[in-house]
Amino acid sequence: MLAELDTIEGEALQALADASDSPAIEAWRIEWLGTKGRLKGLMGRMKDVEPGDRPAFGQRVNALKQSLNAAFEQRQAASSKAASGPPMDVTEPGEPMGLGRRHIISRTIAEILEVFARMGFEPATGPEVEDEWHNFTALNVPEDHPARAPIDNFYLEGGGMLRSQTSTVQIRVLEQTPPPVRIVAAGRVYRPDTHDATHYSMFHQVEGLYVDRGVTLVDLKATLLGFAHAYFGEAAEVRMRPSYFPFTEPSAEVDMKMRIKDRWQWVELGGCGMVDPNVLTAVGVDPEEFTGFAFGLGVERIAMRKYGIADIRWLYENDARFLRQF
Ligand code: FA5
Repeated sequence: MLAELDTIEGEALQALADASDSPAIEAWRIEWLGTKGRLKGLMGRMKDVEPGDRPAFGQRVNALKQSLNAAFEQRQAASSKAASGPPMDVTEPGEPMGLGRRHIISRTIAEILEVFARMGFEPATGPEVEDEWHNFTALNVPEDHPARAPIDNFYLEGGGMLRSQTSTVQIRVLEQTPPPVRIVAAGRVYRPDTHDATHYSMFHQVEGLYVDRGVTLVDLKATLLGFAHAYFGEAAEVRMRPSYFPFTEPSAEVDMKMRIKDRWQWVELGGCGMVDPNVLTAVGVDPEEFTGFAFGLGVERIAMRKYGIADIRWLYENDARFLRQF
């Protein structure tokens, strides 16, 4: 009888080894270890064993039970591991997350504001949806001036417009703050210009305004030169060419000489001038007492020059391969 138990154990372990998947392993468990299983049946045969052999028989059946239970647990664990794929290798390098970064225009604006902050210019802001008073009238732009033409501006249904220049912030600030004021304002402006390599219908400007007693054209030039040196390097130069803006008198175009691919070139960046007395009067500042200068620079043009970007449209196509370079 005891020898028979050895054979039974061998048979059971072989059947378990042959069980190829979870349902087969479970079927094996029911057949051998279940409440009506073959192991239970063996216990029932105790009465057929000679009374003297019964303790030994009982012990052997218990040992068999333990052995089959252990074999079952081991087989089950191995099978569920196989089902959940290969074990994870925690030493393997992970997939890079692809961190985002600031857009080149946001970074350029932050850098420009930082340079002007060091020269004492405080940051200011104004709304992108404006009224004609702030965008034109207070800036001394006559009612019949071509700059107001509907074809050159985004007028909104029901009144108002998208601002076409950050010079609106000059008015916003002077309405609120009596001089002296020294501010710099960066933000989006909108013009229905046809898109090409240097024009976009939404772009950014940086506006500077300094109004105080005794501000002169020399201060304006020194400020622009200070910016050019800090931003483009000590060898950069500034040139002012006579021009016309309704809100400055005299007015000038600002060019900066900078190094582009080993060649020094003059690049037009924006406009500037001495604040027109009519503008100061419109916001209740006495032009006999105060004078001021203002400038407005195109941010995209600055970034394009600094980073050698040939086409403004690339800045707004959201092609990560392009943006990732900066
Ligand atoms: C102005 O907008 C004036 N407000 C600047 C100013 C401010 C003059 C304060 C005097 C005092 P202008 O229209 O020239 O000026 O635009 C200034 C700069 O914006 C241009 O030199 C150019 O760098 C940039 N710019 C103009 N139009 C576009 C466009 N469609 N796309 C990209 N940049 C543009």
